[in-house]
Amino acid sequence: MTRGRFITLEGGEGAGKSVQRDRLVAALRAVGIGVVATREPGGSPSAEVVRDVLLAHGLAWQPLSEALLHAAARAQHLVETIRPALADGHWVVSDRFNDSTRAYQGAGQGVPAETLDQLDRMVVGDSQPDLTLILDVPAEVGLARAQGRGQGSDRYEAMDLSFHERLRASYRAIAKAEPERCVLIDATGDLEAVATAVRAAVQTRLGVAL
Ligand code: T5A
Repeated sequence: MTRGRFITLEGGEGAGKSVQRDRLVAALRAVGIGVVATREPGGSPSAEVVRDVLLAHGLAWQPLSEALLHAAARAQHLVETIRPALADGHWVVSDRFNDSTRAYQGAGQGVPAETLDQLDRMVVGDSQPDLTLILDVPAEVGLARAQGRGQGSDRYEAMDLSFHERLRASYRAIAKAEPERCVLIDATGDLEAVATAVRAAVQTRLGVAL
């Protein structure tokens, strides 16, 4: 059995990750590829419980505690969902993964990069994404979209603009540092324009005709 491919979608609040994940999954399925659509935090039964702990109680977690909770959820997500799906030959498309911890807990909240790198080596190890699509929009555009949608992670949406600008800068720095894994997608266009750019990146990087 050929191992499947692992794609992650990343970006700040309201960048359009969920919408684009669903469109990409539909495009892959339309050409006969078996796909597991997933998300973080969450994506497996126990990781969804950790998601609830993180997001549903209005708690102000300490940055390191939050990084550890995301790491615990990710460890479960990998064991329960991602690795078995890839081993079965399915592709996995995840709305957020480990770059979210680098951006939010690292650049956003000040957890040292070495600490997060150490956690990543322990939790993710060799199971790094084959391709990461970073949806890039100015912070105020993403926030306006997220607020327009009227649900989601209010805690981060309520942070000041400089927090969201740090997230964007962090994602752009990740894309620059790891060009073989990452593609920066201009996500300021309409849904269809961004979906086209996403499909083009997958086609070019992973050699599938979409
Ligand atoms: N988190 C997560 C961490 O701090 N550390 C971690 O390690 C991880 C994994 C998760 C929160 O957890 C944090 C980050 C998050 O704050 P969540 O509820 O899952 O929270 O929400 P998010 O992942 O943040 O989702 P967002 O709220 O940012 O939204 P998306 O998925 O980027 O955007 P989407 O697709 O829902 O679109 C938002 C709205 O914009 C419209 C959509 O229709 C929708 O209404 N839209 C567009 N409108 C115009 N043009 C476009 N191109 C559009 N694209 C989307």
